[in-house]
Amino acid sequence: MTTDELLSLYRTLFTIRLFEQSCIQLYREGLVHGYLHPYLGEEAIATGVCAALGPDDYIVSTHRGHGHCIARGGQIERMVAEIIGKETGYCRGFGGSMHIADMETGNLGANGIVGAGIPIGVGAALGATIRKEQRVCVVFTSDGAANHGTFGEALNLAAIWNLPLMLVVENNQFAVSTPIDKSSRVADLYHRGEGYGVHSVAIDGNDVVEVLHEAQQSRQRCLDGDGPVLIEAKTYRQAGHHVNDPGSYMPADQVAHYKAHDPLLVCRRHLSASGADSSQADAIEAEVHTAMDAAVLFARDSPEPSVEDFLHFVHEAAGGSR
Ligand SMILES: Cc1ncc(C[n+]2csc(CCOP(=O)(O)OP(=O)(O)O)c2C)c(N)n1
Repeated sequence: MTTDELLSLYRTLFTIRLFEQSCIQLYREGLVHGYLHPYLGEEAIATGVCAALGPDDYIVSTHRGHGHCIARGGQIERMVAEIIGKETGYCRGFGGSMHIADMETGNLGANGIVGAGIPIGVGAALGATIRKEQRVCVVFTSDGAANHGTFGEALNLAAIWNLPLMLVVENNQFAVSTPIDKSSRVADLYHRGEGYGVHSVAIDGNDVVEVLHEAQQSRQRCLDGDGPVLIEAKTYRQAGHHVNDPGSYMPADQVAHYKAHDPLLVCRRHLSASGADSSQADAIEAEVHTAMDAAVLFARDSPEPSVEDFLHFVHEAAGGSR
């Protein structure tokens, strides 16, 4: 890859990293209501996969979804505003961290229900097939979701209907505090795709270049009509399950191992191998800091939704009456 291409990936990686750190800070200030599940340590998956997509492709996200939205081109100021409940947010501040959707970028939405995004993505891929559109649907999902009924049922339908579905299993090795070896006898979750006759691979989810290359090949398979693919991206959550979880159950040697294999460090190594100077990545970090500061300021200065809007969108529009 060229240095410029790598720098572009680095910009997305660092934007996600800083976005999550900024949201944690806002949470500590008491501005975030509800849960916040940081994507720290998993940035290379969203970045690499979304860099392989075309403008018409869809994505479906998870409860740990900020990175997917950013990598797909979401506006960070509207995301922060949503997360702190402001009117300028993606859902006018009524959805919060786990319900951001952005139809303009084909982001069909995050989802607070583990495993629930998979059937939605299968539906989107089925729609694209019926309409004979050249587009794929990526469903980001998780190791915990791989134990849900929706995983097998939806993947089987995608297989028999030969749908252009890319199921990306972000195996961060924990579901809340339960390590993968306590929830599955199969450590390599991609084998589950093989059981449904789906082309399935495992990759290093911390290496953005490896993720991008696999995502490009998988997308082409889908567009060639070869049916769904399952990509198990092996990674590690570099924090507790949610912002208030200290993650004290995470083994120190594992944490240290993955910190040394941090997605940003891995990308910097690729940059250095391409002949780039480290100051080029540093300059990008400075630019992202400026953009993030502006996004936080925009969100802080934005108005809260009115009580009228709250009653309309949350109550009346949902079928109730006043
Ligand atoms: C159907 C359902 N069951 C339980 C929960 C509560 N819950 C939220 S996140 C989570 C763990 C998810 O672990 P995993 O699927 O591996 O994703 P990760 O948080 O590691 O990204 C659970 C049990 C939920 N949101 N939905």
